[in-house]
Amino acid sequence: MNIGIIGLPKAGKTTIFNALTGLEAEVAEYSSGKVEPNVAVVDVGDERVDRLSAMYQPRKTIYATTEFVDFVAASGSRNESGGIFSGEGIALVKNADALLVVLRNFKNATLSETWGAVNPVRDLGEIESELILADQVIAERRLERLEGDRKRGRKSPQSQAEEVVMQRVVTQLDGGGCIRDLTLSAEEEALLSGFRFLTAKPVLVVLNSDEDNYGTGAAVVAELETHYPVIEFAGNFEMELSRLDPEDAAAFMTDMGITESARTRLTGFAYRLLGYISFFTVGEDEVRAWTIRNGENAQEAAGTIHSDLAKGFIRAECFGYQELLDAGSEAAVKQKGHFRLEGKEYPVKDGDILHIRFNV
Ligand SMILES: Nc1nc2c(ncn2[C@@H]2O[C@H](COP(=O)(O)OP(=O)(O)O)[C@@H](O)[C@H]2O)c(=O)[nH]1
Ligand SMILES: [Mg+2]
Repeated sequence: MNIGIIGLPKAGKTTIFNALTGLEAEVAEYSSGKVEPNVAVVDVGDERVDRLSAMYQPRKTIYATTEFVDFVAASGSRNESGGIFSGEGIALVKNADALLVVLRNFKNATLSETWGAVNPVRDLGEIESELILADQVIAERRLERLEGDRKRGRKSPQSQAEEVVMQRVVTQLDGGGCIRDLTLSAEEEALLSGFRFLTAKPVLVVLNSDEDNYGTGAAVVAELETHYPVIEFAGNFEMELSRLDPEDAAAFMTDMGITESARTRLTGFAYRLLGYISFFTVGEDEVRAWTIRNGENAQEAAGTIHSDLAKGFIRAECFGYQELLDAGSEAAVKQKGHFRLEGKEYPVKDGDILHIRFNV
């Protein structure tokens, strides 16, 4: 899973990136003009993997991973056309599976001069407009091209279908709507997927609060939640926490009423909302978590391990994580009759432990 972090300049994107990754990318009140993105791949903390690893004592333990890309705007102010996002910045998040929108919810006199008083709802609207604008540029250009081709007699069933759906996209964007809110057939989605439209991506909102106002903005959260799922972070504080050793961090977290690290909360939140689940492979050599979309079947799950496993798929040997925990050992799972053989179409469930039998 790849998550692109976006937001207004100085909303705390890099602060949140650091809190999530434990890295120390430059955080600044003034822009240094740096344009390279901050990118990090982090392990998805999962207690189940820890327990499986304790049980199997494998040589390697591998967690699922999430990649975070910290959107870096070219400057800390608006561009010539009054926009916020630079072309480079947008290119960086085009490939993201989801956008994490960071909204400023902390007071800062300098920032307020440029961006106005703290108002996350207004900021969200502004970001949404920018995303719509970015998609409009692409969709309109494409539509003109398709229309031009048609008038010159260059058309195919495919290009006609694309023109129809692209017209719907342009109408939606012109009306201030997002592409994700259109009802599209699988075929139409396929026609659009190559454009990687920003407003087609799922959005998660991070409300980046101060230590002082953390947990006090129920009304703002409720209003933001009418648009997107929201999670609140005390960005600065949690960035500091991510640099402490876990015991010290735990003490501070208890004081603030924070139960889990920013990374654990965010990845859990993202998995649930984006419809991801984990399955596991276990053995003496390796205990490993894999990420798939909820609803994917055993053959697709096999394909995430290796394409050969999907191609030569015979059966999946399968039992549940909880069944293993309850029984105490793999042998006991078998004795209880919970060890299953599943075919290609079996919809894999969160926490399934799979061993793929295959033949290539
Ligand atoms: N008080 C407070 N300041 C913050 C918080 N998050 C970020 N800042 C400050 O806001 C400024 C911009 O943060 P940065 O993460 O670089 O923003 P970016 O431009 O969105 O990447 C820095 O001076 C941060 O220290 C927060 O939660 N509380
Ligand atoms: Mg930054």
